[in-house]
Amino acid sequence: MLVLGLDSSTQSLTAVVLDAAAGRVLHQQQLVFDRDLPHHGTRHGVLPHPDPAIVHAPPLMWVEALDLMLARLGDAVDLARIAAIAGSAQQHGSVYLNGAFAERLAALRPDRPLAEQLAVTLARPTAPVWLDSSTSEDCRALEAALGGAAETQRITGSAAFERFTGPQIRRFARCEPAAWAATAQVRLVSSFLASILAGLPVGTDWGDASGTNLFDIERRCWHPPALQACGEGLAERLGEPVAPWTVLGPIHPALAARFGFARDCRIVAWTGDNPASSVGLGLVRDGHCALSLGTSDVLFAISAARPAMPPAGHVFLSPTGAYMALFCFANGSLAREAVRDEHRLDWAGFSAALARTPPGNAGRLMLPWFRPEIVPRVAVPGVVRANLSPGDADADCRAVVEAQFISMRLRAEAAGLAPALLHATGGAAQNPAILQVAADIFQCPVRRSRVTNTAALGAAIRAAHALRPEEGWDGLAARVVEPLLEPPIPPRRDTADIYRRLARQYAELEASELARRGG
Ligand code: ADP
Ligand code: XUL
Repeated sequence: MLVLGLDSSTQSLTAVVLDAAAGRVLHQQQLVFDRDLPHHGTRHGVLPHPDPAIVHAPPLMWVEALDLMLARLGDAVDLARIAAIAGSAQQHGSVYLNGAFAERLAALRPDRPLAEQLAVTLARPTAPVWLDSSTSEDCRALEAALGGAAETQRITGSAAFERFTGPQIRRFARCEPAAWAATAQVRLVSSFLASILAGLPVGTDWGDASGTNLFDIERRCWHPPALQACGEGLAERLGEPVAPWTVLGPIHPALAARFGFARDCRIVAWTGDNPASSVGLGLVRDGHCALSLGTSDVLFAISAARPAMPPAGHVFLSPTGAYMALFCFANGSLAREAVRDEHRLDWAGFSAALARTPPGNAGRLMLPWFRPEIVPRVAVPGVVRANLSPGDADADCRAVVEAQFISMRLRAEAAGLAPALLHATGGAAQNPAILQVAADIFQCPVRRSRVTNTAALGAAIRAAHALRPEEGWDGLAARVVEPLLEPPIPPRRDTADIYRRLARQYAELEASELARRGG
Protein backbone atom coordinates (compact mmCIF):
# COMPACT_ATOMS: atom_id res chain seq x y z
CA MET A 1 0.00 0.00 0.00
CA LEU A 2 1.46 3.38 -1.04
CA VAL A 3 0.47 6.55 0.79
CA LEU A 4 1.32 10.19 0.18
CA GLY A 5 2.09 12.81 2.84
CA LEU A 6 2.23 16.51 1.97
CA ASP A 7 3.45 19.39 4.13
CA SER A 8 2.68 22.97 3.11
CA SER A 9 4.99 24.85 5.46
CA THR A 10 6.00 28.50 5.65
CA GLN A 11 8.66 28.32 2.95
CA SER A 12 7.98 25.18 0.97
CA LEU A 13 5.75 22.27 0.00
CA THR A 14 7.18 18.80 0.63
CA ALA A 15 5.90 15.40 -0.47
CA VAL A 16 6.82 12.00 0.96
CA VAL A 17 5.64 8.78 -0.68
CA LEU A 18 5.72 5.86 1.73
CA ASP A 19 5.37 2.18 1.03
CA ALA A 20 3.45 1.54 4.22
CA ALA A 21 3.59 -2.23 3.98
CA ALA A 22 7.37 -2.32 3.53
CA GLY A 23 7.90 0.65 5.90
CA ARG A 24 10.06 2.36 3.29
CA VAL A 25 10.17 5.95 2.02
CA LEU A 26 10.04 5.61 -1.76
CA HIS A 27 10.24 9.21 -2.84
CA GLN A 28 10.63 12.73 -1.43
CA GLN A 29 10.31 16.01 -3.25
CA GLN A 30 10.25 19.67 -2.26
CA LEU A 31 9.09 22.91 -3.88
CA VAL A 32 10.47 26.13 -2.40
CA PHE A 33 7.93 28.94 -2.80
CA ASP A 34 10.41 31.83 -3.32
CA ARG A 35 12.48 29.84 -5.79
CA ASP A 36 9.90 27.78 -7.67
CA LEU A 37 6.98 30.23 -7.73
CA PRO A 38 8.79 33.59 -7.80
CA HIS A 39 5.89 35.45 -9.49
CA HIS A 40 4.05 35.51 -6.13
CA GLY A 41 6.74 37.84 -4.79
CA THR A 42 7.30 36.11 -1.46
CA ARG A 43 10.44 36.21 0.63
CA HIS A 44 10.83 33.21 2.92
CA GLY A 45 7.30 32.25 1.85
CA VAL A 46 5.61 35.47 3.01
CA LEU A 47 4.83 38.81 1.40
CA PRO A 48 7.17 41.69 2.27
CA HIS A 49 5.38 44.45 4.26
CA PRO A 50 6.74 47.68 5.73
CA ASP A 51 5.04 46.92 9.07
CA PRO A 52 6.85 43.95 10.72
CA ALA A 53 3.61 43.08 12.56
CA ILE A 54 1.76 42.30 9.32
CA VAL A 55 2.73 39.00 7.72
CA HIS A 56 0.57 37.50 4.99
CA ALA A 57 1.02 34.94 2.20
CA PRO A 58 -0.93 34.37 -1.03
CA PRO A 59 -3.23 31.32 -0.76
CA LEU A 60 -3.12 30.88 -4.53
CA MET A 61 0.62 30.25 -4.21
CA TRP A 62 -0.14 27.26 -1.97
CA VAL A 63 -2.71 26.04 -4.52
CA GLU A 64 -0.30 26.46 -7.40
CA ALA A 65 2.38 24.63 -5.43
CA LEU A 66 -0.02 21.74 -4.80
CA ASP A 67 -0.88 21.57 -8.50
CA LEU A 68 2.78 21.65 -9.54
CA MET A 69 3.83 19.13 -6.90
CA LEU A 70 1.18 16.57 -7.86
CA ALA A 71 2.15 16.96 -11.53
CA ARG A 72 5.85 16.47 -10.72
CA LEU A 73 5.10 13.52 -8.44
CA GLY A 74 3.30 11.86 -11.33
CA ASP A 75 6.59 11.87 -13.25
CA ALA A 76 8.33 9.99 -10.44
CA VAL A 77 5.68 7.68 -8.96
CA ASP A 78 2.69 5.78 -10.34
CA LEU A 79 0.03 7.85 -8.59
CA ALA A 80 -2.64 5.24 -9.39
CA ARG A 81 -1.01 3.15 -6.62
CA ILE A 82 -1.52 5.81 -3.90
CA ALA A 83 -4.22 4.52 -1.56
CA ALA A 84 -4.53 7.63 0.62
CA ILE A 85 -3.25 11.18 0.99
CA ALA A 86 -2.93 13.15 4.23
CA GLY A 87 -1.25 16.45 4.81
CA SER A 88 -0.13 19.14 7.17
CA ALA A 89 0.38 22.86 6.95
CA GLN A 90 1.85 25.78 8.85
CA GLN A 91 -0.48 26.33 11.79
CA HIS A 92 -2.84 29.26 12.52
CA GLY A 93 -2.94 30.87 9.02
CA SER A 94 -6.45 31.58 7.72
CA VAL A 95 -7.98 31.64 4.24
CA TYR A 96 -11.15 33.67 3.56
CA LEU A 97 -13.47 32.30 0.88
CA ASN A 98 -16.64 33.64 -0.70
CA GLY A 99 -19.96 31.98 -1.51
CA ALA A 100 -18.60 30.53 -4.76
CA PHE A 101 -16.05 28.29 -3.00
CA ALA A 102 -18.18 25.16 -2.56
CA GLU A 103 -19.66 25.42 -6.03
CA ARG A 104 -16.36 26.09 -7.76
CA LEU A 105 -14.70 23.23 -5.93
CA ALA A 106 -17.43 20.83 -7.02
CA ALA A 107 -17.10 22.06 -10.61
CA LEU A 108 -13.28 21.87 -10.87
CA ARG A 109 -12.12 20.79 -14.33
CA PRO A 110 -9.15 18.49 -14.82
CA ASP A 111 -7.72 20.41 -17.76
CA ARG A 112 -7.22 23.85 -16.17
CA PRO A 113 -4.74 24.98 -13.48
CA LEU A 114 -6.29 24.79 -10.00
CA ALA A 115 -5.22 28.29 -8.94
CA GLU A 116 -6.79 29.80 -12.04
CA GLN A 117 -10.10 28.06 -11.28
CA LEU A 118 -10.13 28.98 -7.59
CA ALA A 119 -8.96 32.61 -7.86
CA VAL A 120 -12.55 33.90 -7.93
CA THR A 121 -13.38 32.13 -4.65
CA LEU A 122 -11.12 34.28 -2.44
CA ALA A 123 -12.91 36.86 -0.29
CA ARG A 124 -9.47 38.16 0.77
CA PRO A 125 -6.50 37.94 -1.60
CA THR A 126 -3.95 37.16 1.12
CA ALA A 127 -3.91 35.01 4.23
CA PRO A 128 -2.44 36.17 7.55
CA VAL A 129 0.06 33.55 8.74
CA TRP A 130 1.62 32.56 12.06
CA LEU A 131 4.32 35.26 11.87
CA ASP A 132 1.65 37.98 11.96
CA SER A 133 1.52 39.88 15.26
CA SER A 134 -0.95 42.64 14.41
CA THR A 135 -3.86 41.54 16.62
CA SER A 136 -2.94 42.53 20.20
CA GLU A 137 -6.15 44.55 20.57
CA ASP A 138 -8.20 41.55 19.42
CA CYS A 139 -6.38 39.22 21.81
CA ARG A 140 -7.25 41.44 24.76
CA ALA A 141 -10.90 41.69 23.61
CA LEU A 142 -11.18 37.92 23.23
CA GLU A 143 -9.66 37.29 26.65
CA ALA A 144 -12.03 39.85 28.19
CA ALA A 145 -15.00 38.08 26.58
CA LEU A 146 -13.88 34.69 27.94
CA GLY A 147 -13.16 35.87 31.49
CA GLY A 148 -9.43 36.64 31.29
CA ALA A 149 -6.21 35.15 29.99
CA ALA A 150 -6.14 32.20 32.41
CA GLU A 151 -9.72 31.22 31.60
CA THR A 152 -9.01 31.53 27.87
CA GLN A 153 -6.04 29.21 28.35
CA ARG A 154 -8.12 26.76 30.39
CA ILE A 155 -10.82 26.52 27.73
CA THR A 156 -8.87 26.81 24.48
CA GLY A 157 -5.45 25.49 25.55
CA SER A 158 -3.75 28.88 25.15
CA ALA A 159 -4.13 32.45 26.29
CA ALA A 160 -4.97 34.66 23.31
CA PHE A 161 -1.97 34.89 20.98
CA GLU A 162 -1.60 37.32 18.09
CA ARG A 163 -1.04 34.63 15.46
CA PHE A 164 -3.98 32.45 16.53
CA THR A 165 -6.85 32.29 14.06
CA GLY A 166 -9.61 33.70 16.31
CA PRO A 167 -7.89 37.06 16.93
CA GLN A 168 -6.89 37.16 13.24
CA ILE A 169 -10.52 36.69 12.16
CA ARG A 170 -11.66 39.31 14.64
CA ARG A 171 -9.25 41.89 13.26
CA PHE A 172 -10.35 41.20 9.69
CA ALA A 173 -14.06 41.45 10.58
CA ARG A 174 -13.35 44.69 12.46
CA CYS A 175 -11.09 46.37 9.88
CA GLU A 176 -12.66 45.15 6.64
CA PRO A 177 -16.38 44.66 7.38
CA ALA A 178 -17.44 44.56 3.72
CA ALA A 179 -14.91 41.84 2.86
CA TRP A 180 -15.92 39.97 6.01
CA ALA A 181 -19.57 40.14 4.96
CA ALA A 182 -18.55 38.59 1.63
CA THR A 183 -16.73 35.76 3.44
CA ALA A 184 -18.77 32.57 3.40
CA GLN A 185 -16.09 30.20 4.69
CA VAL A 186 -12.91 30.50 6.74
CA ARG A 187 -10.41 27.67 6.61
CA LEU A 188 -7.00 27.12 8.11
CA VAL A 189 -4.21 26.44 5.62
CA SER A 190 -4.56 22.73 6.40
CA SER A 191 -8.32 22.48 5.91
CA PHE A 192 -8.20 24.78 2.85
CA LEU A 193 -5.82 22.43 1.02
CA ALA A 194 -7.68 19.33 2.24
CA SER A 195 -10.91 20.85 0.87
CA ILE A 196 -9.37 21.14 -2.59
CA LEU A 197 -8.27 17.51 -2.59
CA ALA A 198 -11.62 16.30 -1.28
CA GLY A 199 -13.61 18.58 -3.60
CA LEU A 200 -15.77 20.11 -0.87
CA PRO A 201 -15.23 22.41 2.12
CA VAL A 202 -14.04 20.16 4.97
CA GLY A 203 -13.65 20.92 8.67
CA THR A 204 -10.44 21.78 10.49
CA ASP A 205 -8.94 18.94 12.51
CA TRP A 206 -8.62 19.09 16.30
CA GLY A 207 -4.84 19.63 16.11
CA ASP A 208 -5.10 22.79 14.05
CA ALA A 209 -8.34 23.84 15.75
CA SER A 210 -6.31 23.99 18.99
CA GLY A 211 -4.32 26.82 17.40
CA THR A 212 -7.33 29.10 16.97
CA ASN A 213 -8.32 30.23 20.51
CA LEU A 214 -11.82 29.22 19.38
CA PHE A 215 -11.78 25.50 20.22
CA ASP A 216 -12.71 23.87 23.50
CA ILE A 217 -9.89 21.36 23.76
CA GLU A 218 -11.64 19.20 26.35
CA ARG A 219 -15.04 19.02 24.65
CA ARG A 220 -13.46 18.98 21.19
CA CYS A 221 -15.86 21.44 19.63
CA TRP A 222 -15.90 25.18 18.88
CA HIS A 223 -16.47 27.30 21.98
CA PRO A 224 -19.56 29.46 21.15
CA PRO A 225 -18.59 32.51 23.31
CA ALA A 226 -15.15 32.61 21.60
CA LEU A 227 -16.80 32.40 18.17
CA GLN A 228 -19.16 35.19 19.11
CA ALA A 229 -16.32 37.40 20.32
CA CYS A 230 -14.43 37.04 17.03
CA GLY A 231 -17.04 37.33 14.28
CA GLU A 232 -20.73 37.15 13.48
CA GLY A 233 -21.84 33.78 12.07
CA LEU A 234 -18.44 32.22 12.65
CA ALA A 235 -19.76 28.71 13.38
CA GLU A 236 -21.21 28.42 9.85
CA ARG A 237 -18.13 29.97 8.31
CA LEU A 238 -15.72 27.55 10.02
CA GLY A 239 -17.70 24.32 9.61
CA GLU A 240 -17.55 21.52 12.20
CA PRO A 241 -14.10 20.47 13.45
CA VAL A 242 -13.11 16.89 12.63
CA ALA A 243 -11.07 14.22 14.42
CA PRO A 244 -7.55 14.08 12.95
CA TRP A 245 -8.01 10.49 11.76
CA THR A 246 -11.15 11.29 9.73
CA VAL A 247 -11.26 9.88 6.21
CA LEU A 248 -12.87 12.81 4.41
CA GLY A 249 -13.81 10.84 1.31
CA PRO A 250 -12.35 9.94 -2.08
CA ILE A 251 -10.18 12.38 -4.02
CA HIS A 252 -12.03 14.87 -6.23
CA PRO A 253 -12.66 13.05 -9.57
CA ALA A 254 -11.22 16.04 -11.46
CA LEU A 255 -7.95 15.76 -9.51
CA ALA A 256 -7.88 12.00 -10.00
CA ALA A 257 -8.18 12.62 -13.74
CA ARG A 258 -5.70 15.52 -13.78
CA PHE A 259 -2.90 13.65 -12.01
CA GLY A 260 -3.67 9.96 -12.51
CA PHE A 261 -4.82 8.99 -9.00
CA ALA A 262 -7.26 6.10 -8.64
CA ARG A 263 -10.85 7.24 -8.15
CA ASP A 264 -10.97 5.59 -4.71
CA CYS A 265 -7.76 7.21 -3.38
CA ARG A 266 -8.81 8.43 0.10
CA ILE A 267 -8.27 11.93 1.46
CA VAL A 268 -7.50 12.01 5.19
CA ALA A 269 -7.94 15.16 7.32
CA TRP A 270 -4.92 17.48 7.28
CA THR A 271 -3.47 18.85 10.49
CA GLY A 272 -0.85 21.38 11.65
CA ASP A 273 2.83 20.88 10.85
CA ASN A 274 3.85 20.44 14.49
CA PRO A 275 1.18 17.81 15.26
CA ALA A 276 2.11 15.98 12.04
CA SER A 277 5.80 16.13 12.93
CA SER A 278 5.07 14.46 16.25
CA VAL A 279 3.95 11.38 14.30
CA GLY A 280 6.84 11.60 11.81
CA LEU A 281 9.27 11.59 14.72
CA GLY A 282 7.57 8.66 16.41
CA LEU A 283 6.42 10.72 19.41
CA VAL A 284 3.55 8.51 20.38
CA ARG A 285 4.29 8.05 24.08
CA ASP A 286 3.95 10.19 27.17
CA GLY A 287 7.03 12.38 27.72
CA HIS A 288 8.38 12.15 24.17
CA CYS A 289 9.91 15.53 23.31
CA ALA A 290 10.94 17.32 20.11
CA LEU A 291 12.77 20.34 18.87
CA SER A 292 11.55 21.64 15.53
CA LEU A 293 13.98 24.05 13.88
CA GLY A 294 12.05 25.18 10.80
CA THR A 295 11.20 28.81 10.11
CA SER A 296 9.93 28.83 13.70
CA ASP A 297 11.77 27.14 16.53
CA VAL A 298 9.36 24.95 18.47
CA LEU A 299 9.71 22.79 21.55
CA PHE A 300 6.95 20.28 22.08
CA ALA A 301 6.21 17.27 24.24
CA ILE A 302 3.55 14.57 24.13
CA SER A 303 1.45 14.01 27.19
CA ALA A 304 -1.29 11.49 27.91
CA ALA A 305 -2.82 13.78 30.54
CA ARG A 306 -3.39 17.46 29.97
CA PRO A 307 -0.15 19.28 30.86
CA ALA A 308 -0.19 22.40 33.04
CA MET A 309 1.41 25.14 30.96
CA PRO A 310 2.66 28.59 31.92
CA PRO A 311 0.96 31.55 30.16
CA ALA A 312 3.55 31.55 27.34
CA GLY A 313 2.82 27.94 26.36
CA HIS A 314 0.11 26.09 24.47
CA VAL A 315 -1.73 22.82 24.74
CA PHE A 316 -2.64 21.35 21.35
CA LEU A 317 -4.13 17.98 20.43
CA SER A 318 -1.89 15.56 18.60
CA PRO A 319 -2.98 13.34 15.70
CA THR A 320 -3.07 10.35 18.06
CA GLY A 321 -5.57 12.09 20.35
CA ALA A 322 -2.93 12.80 23.05
CA TYR A 323 -2.00 16.29 24.26
CA MET A 324 0.97 18.31 23.02
CA ALA A 325 2.66 20.88 25.26
CA LEU A 326 4.24 23.44 22.95
CA PHE A 327 6.28 26.66 22.91
CA CYS A 328 6.82 28.49 19.62
CA PHE A 329 9.54 31.08 18.96
CA ALA A 330 9.32 33.40 15.94
CA ASN A 331 13.07 34.09 15.89
CA GLY A 332 14.16 30.67 14.69
CA SER A 333 15.84 29.97 11.36
CA LEU A 334 15.37 33.52 10.10
CA ALA A 335 17.32 34.89 13.08
CA ARG A 336 20.15 32.40 12.49
CA GLU A 337 20.09 33.39 8.81
CA ALA A 338 20.21 37.08 9.71
CA VAL A 339 23.43 36.53 11.69
CA ARG A 340 24.86 34.25 9.02
CA ASP A 341 24.14 36.84 6.31
CA GLU A 342 25.36 39.78 8.40
CA HIS A 343 28.78 38.11 8.51
CA ARG A 344 28.61 36.94 4.88
CA LEU A 345 28.87 33.27 5.84
CA ASP A 346 27.35 30.09 4.45
CA TRP A 347 26.13 27.33 6.77
CA ALA A 348 29.56 25.66 6.71
CA GLY A 349 31.12 28.96 7.85
CA PHE A 350 28.43 29.38 10.51
CA SER A 351 29.13 25.87 11.83
CA ALA A 352 32.88 26.53 11.82
CA ALA A 353 32.26 29.63 13.95
CA LEU A 354 30.34 27.47 16.45
CA ALA A 355 33.27 25.05 16.53
CA ARG A 356 35.81 27.86 17.15
CA THR A 357 33.94 29.40 20.10
CA PRO A 358 33.68 27.95 23.62
CA PRO A 359 30.38 26.72 25.13
CA GLY A 360 28.99 29.65 27.12
CA ASN A 361 30.66 32.11 24.70
CA ALA A 362 32.70 33.57 27.61
CA GLY A 363 29.52 35.23 28.91
CA ARG A 364 28.72 37.02 25.63
CA LEU A 365 24.94 37.11 25.26
CA MET A 366 22.33 38.11 22.71
CA LEU A 367 18.57 38.64 22.89
CA PRO A 368 17.80 37.57 19.30
CA TRP A 369 14.71 39.63 18.56
CA PHE A 370 15.28 40.26 14.87
CA ARG A 371 11.50 40.26 14.35
CA PRO A 372 8.56 40.49 16.78
CA GLU A 373 8.91 37.57 19.20
CA ILE A 374 6.16 35.30 20.51
CA VAL A 375 8.00 34.00 23.62
CA PRO A 376 8.53 36.28 25.40
CA ARG A 377 6.06 38.67 23.80
CA VAL A 378 8.13 41.35 22.06
CA ALA A 379 6.07 43.63 19.83
CA VAL A 380 8.85 45.85 18.52
CA PRO A 381 11.93 44.03 17.22
CA GLY A 382 15.38 44.92 18.50
CA VAL A 383 18.48 42.78 19.02
CA VAL A 384 20.32 43.24 22.33
CA ARG A 385 24.00 42.31 22.67
CA ALA A 386 25.74 42.07 26.06
CA ASN A 387 29.56 41.93 26.16
CA LEU A 388 29.28 41.15 22.47
CA SER A 389 30.67 43.19 19.65
CA PRO A 390 28.52 42.86 16.53
CA GLY A 391 31.75 42.80 14.51
CA ASP A 392 32.87 39.56 16.22
CA ALA A 393 31.41 37.11 13.70
CA ASP A 394 32.34 33.92 15.56
CA ALA A 395 30.91 35.03 18.90
CA ASP A 396 27.79 36.42 17.20
CA CYS A 397 27.02 33.03 15.59
CA ARG A 398 27.33 31.21 18.90
CA ALA A 399 25.37 33.91 20.72
CA VAL A 400 22.28 33.61 18.52
CA VAL A 401 22.14 29.81 18.81
CA GLU A 402 22.84 29.76 22.56
CA ALA A 403 20.20 32.45 23.11
CA GLN A 404 17.58 30.42 21.26
CA PHE A 405 18.17 27.19 23.17
CA ILE A 406 18.61 28.90 26.54
CA SER A 407 15.33 30.73 26.05
CA MET A 408 13.73 27.39 25.20
CA ARG A 409 15.29 25.70 28.22
CA LEU A 410 13.95 28.42 30.53
CA ARG A 411 10.39 27.89 29.22
CA ALA A 412 10.79 24.10 29.44
CA GLU A 413 11.82 24.45 33.09
CA ALA A 414 8.83 26.72 33.76
CA ALA A 415 6.55 24.02 32.33
CA GLY A 416 8.26 21.23 34.29
CA LEU A 417 9.55 19.62 31.08
CA ALA A 418 12.86 17.82 31.58
CA PRO A 419 13.52 15.96 28.32
CA ALA A 420 15.59 12.79 28.56
CA LEU A 421 15.97 12.78 24.78
CA LEU A 422 15.10 15.38 22.16
CA HIS A 423 14.03 14.45 18.64
CA ALA A 424 15.14 17.18 16.23
CA THR A 425 13.53 18.14 12.94
CA GLY A 426 13.21 21.09 10.53
CA GLY A 427 15.71 22.66 8.14
CA ALA A 428 18.29 23.56 10.79
CA ALA A 429 18.33 20.01 12.16
CA GLN A 430 20.51 19.25 9.16
CA ASN A 431 23.26 21.11 11.03
CA PRO A 432 25.05 18.92 13.62
CA ALA A 433 26.91 21.92 15.11
CA ILE A 434 23.58 23.54 16.00
CA LEU A 435 22.25 20.26 17.43
CA GLN A 436 25.38 19.93 19.61
CA VAL A 437 24.59 23.29 21.22
CA ALA A 438 21.03 22.07 21.87
CA ALA A 439 22.33 18.83 23.41
CA ASP A 440 24.72 20.77 25.67
CA ILE A 441 22.15 23.32 26.79
CA PHE A 442 19.41 20.75 27.50
CA GLN A 443 21.99 18.23 28.79
CA CYS A 444 20.30 15.41 26.92
CA PRO A 445 20.96 13.53 23.67
CA VAL A 446 19.50 14.92 20.45
CA ARG A 447 18.38 12.61 17.67
CA ARG A 448 17.28 13.47 14.16
CA SER A 449 15.62 11.56 11.34
CA ARG A 450 17.15 10.90 7.95
CA VAL A 451 13.93 12.38 6.57
CA THR A 452 14.35 16.13 7.05
CA ASN A 453 10.67 16.99 6.71
CA THR A 454 9.10 14.85 9.40
CA ALA A 455 5.76 16.68 9.03
CA ALA A 456 5.36 15.26 5.50
CA LEU A 457 6.52 11.84 6.75
CA GLY A 458 4.06 12.12 9.65
CA ALA A 459 1.30 12.98 7.17
CA ALA A 460 2.10 9.85 5.15
CA ILE A 461 2.04 7.73 8.32
CA ARG A 462 -1.29 9.33 9.29
CA ALA A 463 -2.68 8.36 5.88
CA ALA A 464 -1.56 4.76 6.45
CA HIS A 465 -3.02 4.74 9.96
CA ALA A 466 -6.38 6.08 8.79
CA LEU A 467 -6.72 3.19 6.33
CA ARG A 468 -5.38 0.47 8.65
CA PRO A 469 -5.69 1.63 12.25
CA GLU A 470 -5.22 -1.90 13.60
CA GLU A 471 -1.40 -1.71 13.54
CA GLY A 472 -1.54 1.19 16.03
CA TRP A 473 0.72 4.22 16.43
CA ASP A 474 3.35 2.27 18.39
CA GLY A 475 3.64 -0.31 15.64
CA LEU A 476 3.99 2.30 12.90
CA ALA A 477 6.55 4.27 14.93
CA ALA A 478 8.65 1.15 15.51
CA ARG A 479 8.43 -0.12 11.95
CA VAL A 480 8.58 3.11 9.91
CA VAL A 481 10.11 5.88 12.05
CA GLU A 482 12.68 4.13 14.23
CA PRO A 483 14.83 2.78 11.35
CA LEU A 484 15.09 6.31 9.95
CA LEU A 485 16.56 7.78 13.14
CA GLU A 486 20.26 8.58 13.23
CA PRO A 487 22.44 7.82 16.27
CA PRO A 488 21.95 10.41 19.04
CA ILE A 489 24.31 13.36 19.52
CA PRO A 490 25.30 13.13 23.20
CA PRO A 491 25.57 16.19 25.46
CA ARG A 492 29.00 17.19 26.76
CA ARG A 493 28.57 16.81 30.50
CA ASP A 494 31.31 19.34 31.32
CA THR A 495 29.15 22.11 29.84
CA ALA A 496 26.33 21.61 32.38
CA ASP A 497 27.57 24.21 34.90
CA ILE A 498 28.47 26.70 32.21
CA TYR A 499 24.94 26.63 30.85
CA ARG A 500 23.31 26.68 34.27
CA ARG A 501 25.13 29.97 34.88
CA LEU A 502 24.45 31.32 31.41
CA ALA A 503 20.73 30.51 31.72
CA ARG A 504 20.61 32.62 34.89
CA GLN A 505 22.42 35.50 33.19
CA TYR A 506 20.16 35.24 30.17
CA ALA A 507 17.01 35.33 32.32
CA GLU A 508 18.32 38.45 34.09
CA LEU A 509 19.21 40.18 30.82
CA GLU A 510 15.82 39.33 29.33
CA ALA A 511 13.94 40.52 32.42
CA SER A 512 15.82 43.82 32.54
CA GLU A 513 15.31 44.45 28.82
CA LEU A 514 11.58 43.68 29.08
CA ALA A 515 11.32 45.97 32.11
CA ARG A 516 13.17 48.72 30.24
CA ARG A 517 10.79 48.37 27.29
CA GLY A 518 7.74 48.25 29.55
CA GLY A 519 8.89 51.40 31.36
P1 ADP B 1 9.55 25.49 7.18
O1 ADP B 1 9.12 24.05 7.32
O2 ADP B 1 9.16 26.34 8.33
O3 ADP B 1 9.16 26.10 5.86
P2 ADP B 1 12.18 24.27 7.04
O4 ADP B 1 12.00 23.28 8.12
O5 ADP B 1 12.19 23.81 5.64
O6 ADP B 1 11.14 25.48 7.19
O7 ADP B 1 13.51 25.05 7.35
C1 ADP B 1 13.96 26.08 6.52
C2 ADP B 1 15.14 26.74 7.20
O8 ADP B 1 16.17 25.78 7.43
C3 ADP B 1 15.79 27.82 6.34
O9 ADP B 1 15.20 29.09 6.60
C4 ADP B 1 17.25 27.74 6.77
O10 ADP B 1 17.58 28.83 7.62
C5 ADP B 1 17.36 26.48 7.61
N1 ADP B 1 18.49 25.63 7.20
C6 ADP B 1 18.63 24.90 6.08
N2 ADP B 1 19.84 24.27 6.06
C7 ADP B 1 20.48 24.63 7.20
C8 ADP B 1 21.76 24.34 7.78
N3 ADP B 1 22.63 23.54 7.18
N4 ADP B 1 22.06 24.90 8.96
C9 ADP B 1 21.18 25.70 9.60
N5 ADP B 1 19.98 26.01 9.11
C10 ADP B 1 19.62 25.49 7.92
C1 XUL C 1 3.20 26.87 16.02
C2 XUL C 1 3.57 27.88 15.00
C3 XUL C 1 4.57 27.54 13.95
C4 XUL C 1 3.87 27.23 12.62
C5 XUL C 1 4.83 27.21 11.45
O1 XUL C 1 2.31 27.32 16.98
O2 XUL C 1 3.05 28.97 15.00
O3 XUL C 1 5.40 26.50 14.35
O4 XUL C 1 3.15 26.05 12.71
O5 XUL C 1 5.58 26.12 11.36
